[in-house]
Amino acid sequence: MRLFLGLDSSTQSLKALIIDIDSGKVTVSASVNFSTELPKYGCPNGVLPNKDPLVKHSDPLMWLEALDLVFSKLKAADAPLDKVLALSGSGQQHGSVYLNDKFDDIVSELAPAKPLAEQIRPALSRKTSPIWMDSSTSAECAEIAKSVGVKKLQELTGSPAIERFTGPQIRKFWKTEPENYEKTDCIHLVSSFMASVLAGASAPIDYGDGAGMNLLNLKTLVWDFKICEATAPGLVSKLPTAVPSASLAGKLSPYFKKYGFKPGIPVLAWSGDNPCSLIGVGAGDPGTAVVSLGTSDTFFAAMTSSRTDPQGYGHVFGNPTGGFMSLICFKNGSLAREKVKDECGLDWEQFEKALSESKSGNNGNMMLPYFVPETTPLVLKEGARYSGTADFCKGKVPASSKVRAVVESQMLSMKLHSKWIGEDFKCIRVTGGASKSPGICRILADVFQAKVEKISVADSATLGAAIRAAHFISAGRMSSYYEKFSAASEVISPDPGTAKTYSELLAKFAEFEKTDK
Ligand code: XUL
Repeated sequence: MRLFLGLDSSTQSLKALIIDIDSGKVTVSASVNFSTELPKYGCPNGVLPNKDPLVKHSDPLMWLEALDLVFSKLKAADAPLDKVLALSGSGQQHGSVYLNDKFDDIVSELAPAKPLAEQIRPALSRKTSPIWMDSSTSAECAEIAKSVGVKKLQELTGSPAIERFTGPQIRKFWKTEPENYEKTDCIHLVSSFMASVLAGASAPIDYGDGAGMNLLNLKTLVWDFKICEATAPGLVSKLPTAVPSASLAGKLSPYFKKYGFKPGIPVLAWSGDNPCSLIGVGAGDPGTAVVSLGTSDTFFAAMTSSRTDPQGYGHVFGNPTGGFMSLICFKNGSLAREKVKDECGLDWEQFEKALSESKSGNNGNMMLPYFVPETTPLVLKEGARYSGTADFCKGKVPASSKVRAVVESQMLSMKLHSKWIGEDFKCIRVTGGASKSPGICRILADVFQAKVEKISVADSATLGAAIRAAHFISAGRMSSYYEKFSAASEVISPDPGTAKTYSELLAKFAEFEKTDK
């Protein structure tokens, strides 16, 4: 029995699980939900309320309290923390944490008797952390793009300037709070911040998550000095080193001995949740696409060739097995499905029934479900738009038609915006909360005319983090580790009878999206 721990600091919760790499089993798991278990931070669904719908920040101290809490839960459950050989983690991508020059000393001398949040508080040079849901940096994106060159920025960093990416967020901080920017000694991602606290020392940023900053030169794999200077003065000196995902962040801080861990076990660099999911679902090698249906919906795959999205919506991130992965993010994922469910007065069971009772193609009725500002395509004005019959557009249709419209439109958007990857994926692995829905998986299979495979472990990012830790200390091919966990538990084959319906609907959807102003 060889045990490894994975964590996932995501938008709405912190999750942990322990795997036994020999049996290929998850032995124990625990989680902390920010809304329900840490309401004192006033961050419902992990986001601080703000009157500007484009601004989305969170409280980094809440993530730390969640870390103490999740380990307390594991300890209370008699989890064999003393047998854990190494650990790693996954973080919501793009979010940033701003630290002053006290951070290094504080984090290296954590007192076990005091909570993490209380000890780290004085090291924050910015109280809140902008997260991936933020869309408030269009001006900064335009400034960076102008100074670096639109094409050049995309060519070097794998993405054009993107609102939620860390570089534009840092520029906004420098512009709006120059004194606090000056007081900032180090800027971490959520992933490298959490790894630093575990390791008791400032941790590096891995290529998987670092590529989501608009700052990492994917050709040289170091921070691009010119782009950093175009972002904010002196930025390079405030960034941790960029490293391959399989790098040591440090040794577990003695602080965590109180939960039963052996001090000094290796803490592997954390990565972003999408790169970790790529490993957790067993798609680290090219050929299989992954659809993650969570707060955001994402479509990603290990890349065979180097290319970027001519439309500028897709991204290139580091693949933890080496090389790169493509990724497209849709901000209106689960929240949009939930919004339609609530508007129709349904529960999730009725939502599922509505999907099974309605017909493929939905009589041409579609929607652009931009309940929050969207990133693919870039639409900052929130609100759903409808196209189809007059009754549908007026909302005078049965709930089943609206439910089908949101799901079909989400999958059509994925199909449309993943074309640039240039691969006709015949197998899609699905993960995230909504992957449990048979109706959603059926529509995904039919729209892509690809088989959809479910895997048994739902928390693929947390699992991927644990597998990365195991691979790091045991060596060998990463696939020989993830294959133990990623056997398909169910396969949904596409219905060829729906191919024509969806290829016609895709053309109409593309027009609908184009004409939306
Ligand atoms: C990816 C993205 C989201 C977050 C969610 O670019 O913004 O998928 O990683 O945690």
